Amino acid sequence: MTLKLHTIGEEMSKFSEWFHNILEEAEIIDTRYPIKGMHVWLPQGFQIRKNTLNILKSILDEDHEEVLFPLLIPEDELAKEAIHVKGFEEEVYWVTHGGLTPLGKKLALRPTSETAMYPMFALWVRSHQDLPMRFYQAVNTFRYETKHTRPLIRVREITTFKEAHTVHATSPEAEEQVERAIEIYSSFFDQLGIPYVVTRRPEWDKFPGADYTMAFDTLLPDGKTLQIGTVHNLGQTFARTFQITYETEEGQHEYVYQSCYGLSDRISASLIGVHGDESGLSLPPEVAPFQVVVVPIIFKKGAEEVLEFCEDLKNRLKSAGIRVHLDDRDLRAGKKFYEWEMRGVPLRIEIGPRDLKEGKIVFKRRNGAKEFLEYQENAVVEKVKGELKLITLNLKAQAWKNLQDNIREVSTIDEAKATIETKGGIVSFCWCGDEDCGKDLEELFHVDILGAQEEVLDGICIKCGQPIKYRALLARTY
Ligand code: PR8
Repeated sequence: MTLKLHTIGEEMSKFSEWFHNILEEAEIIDTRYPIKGMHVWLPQGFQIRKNTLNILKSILDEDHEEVLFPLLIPEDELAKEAIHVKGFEEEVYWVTHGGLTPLGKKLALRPTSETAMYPMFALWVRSHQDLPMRFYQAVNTFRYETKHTRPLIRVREITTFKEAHTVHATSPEAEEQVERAIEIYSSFFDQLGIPYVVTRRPEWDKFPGADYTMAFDTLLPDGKTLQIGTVHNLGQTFARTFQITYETEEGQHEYVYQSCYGLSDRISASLIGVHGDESGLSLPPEVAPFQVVVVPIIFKKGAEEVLEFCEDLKNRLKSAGIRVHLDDRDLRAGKKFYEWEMRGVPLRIEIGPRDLKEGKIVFKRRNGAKEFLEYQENAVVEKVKGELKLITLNLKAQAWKNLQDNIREVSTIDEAKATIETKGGIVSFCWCGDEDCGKDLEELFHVDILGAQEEVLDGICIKCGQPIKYRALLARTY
């Protein structure tokens, strides 16, 4: 099939079909596990997941500490924060028995870990000298999603939930942390070449218990946006509930201020969806299980020499830390090319007997044309590294262009509706910020308001005609 980016209608069902097919063909996950919304990571997918997680960990490790909390949360702790719990009430899985014995206190499988962590934070935080605290964990969380589940996009077991939780002495410090978290996630998405918009979610769509929520959204090829990360300023809501206080320099006891932020399996979904094309996956070298595949082109004559050369090249690249695979299976080269392209390997190196004689090798970028290169033993590692860097830059530039080409400014409701219905993508509009106007717009043409992007003063709200507060974004969303 041909997957055209950012068109709607027929292409929408095509993307969904393409996405499901590629998960299977490229051996990312197996969706046949007999529980709805829960899947098996296969070796290829697991490598992508691991490489992605390592990038995030190396960023977070700079100023966060990694911890690991239990999966189960006692019912009374979960029930403490009324707004938060209301938000998750319908999504919680419960453990009610230990063996055959009914439990005195039901235990929840964490839907997220605020109510697991914060009673412990109340024990850990003592004085202003303990602050700030910044923790993170990468765990699985469970949400009994009632909306249509989709592999990696809306799952009931989020297998790769990366959640960070921070504690601060003052409100400005918590706000600063929110800004810092936005920088952290921006830099993470930049390394993966995933483009995004950042907005402040409307009041009715913020995280349960948060003062406000900042969110990252990317655009999938069917013109719908996917929320790929959120950063929440929790203010003192949870501190008051869980009695997290600290002693100030003056000896007074004050409630702390908190923030939390998280990412899910949607990172893998967007890597696949944003960069993929009609030939399959196209992975940034940073996360590709194999960054380079060496394919010997073998004829009867000279086969041994070619194989020897390929083996030497593989070892050379491998010892320079490049993830390289030598595909010496007894198969047609064309079949191998197809397979590695489908799996998104960024760079293929082909070597045949004639090339060898002429001292040349062939480079074929996943998204580019073939290139013949003079082979220089001492320069080949640097050449490959340079090539991988360029591949990342190109993927990123292409993905950002796709996003930017699909953000359209409108000045009336009719224009907004027509844009969403004929082109999809993201609509940028003027909004007074009023909840009634926002919800009316959402209902009028079945979209979601992603949120305010910036405060502006000139212009009128496309719904009520009153002077505006914000330039905001709306879209059809996952
Ligand atoms: C928090 N607490 O929990 P959040 N399938 C895949 N991804 C999902 C799903 C799902 N069913 N539900 C949510 N996400 C805070 C922050 C600790 C960390 C994604 O925040 O509820 C969301 O898109 O906003 C979001 O990017 C991330 O998980 C965090 O979830």
